[in-house]
Amino acid sequence: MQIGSARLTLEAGDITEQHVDAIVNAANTTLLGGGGVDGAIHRRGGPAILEACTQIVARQGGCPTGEAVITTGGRLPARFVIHTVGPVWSGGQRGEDDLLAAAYRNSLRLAAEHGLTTIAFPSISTGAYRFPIERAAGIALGTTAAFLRGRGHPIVEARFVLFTDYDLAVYHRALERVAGEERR
Ligand code: AR6
Repeated sequence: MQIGSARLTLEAGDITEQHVDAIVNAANTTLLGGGGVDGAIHRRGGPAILEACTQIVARQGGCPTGEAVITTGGRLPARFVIHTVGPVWSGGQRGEDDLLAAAYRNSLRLAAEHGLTTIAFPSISTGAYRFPIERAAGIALGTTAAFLRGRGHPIVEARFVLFTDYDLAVYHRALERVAGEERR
């Protein structure tokens, strides 16, 4: 979908293989690694990423939920990794929607501040953190579309890389809803 001078795209695949300026990591507040996307990114990118995260932890003591930090991409095809922390789902009454939106918005803001033009996201919080994917997809795409609509950012492509065909189908349906709202 075209939004101003940027494209919002969806594809199935592995985030660690994306040739973009930055990929986004679904990290945890310690920034020191884990399973899922986080494990895959550290494995494929090598020790330089953990070194950079350790320095950030020494400086600011981790990353609060909803915020984001940026490191080298190490040996990944992407130049940078933006580490953000999505909320753990605990029923939906604990600010999970707003925290998930903040994770996307702060990742995009950080990319823009660094002059990056292409960014790829996984589906944050919908794995180990159990955020219901239909709801998460609407927040992910709605927040990203709103950011791209704003002026004065350098981003030309925000790509969502979904790990399964099922997740891709859910995101496709959510994108149709967001596109409908864009037309109004
Ligand atoms: N590329 C794209 N998507 C992937 C990949 C990949 N290589 N691997 C998994 N996914 P999760 P969360 C999908 O659990 O829910 C970690 O331990 C996966 O199928 O990685 O935010 C962190 O350290 C799912 O749809 O992230 C945290 O402790 C989505 O990525 C915690 O998990 C997110 O799943 C964060 O949990």
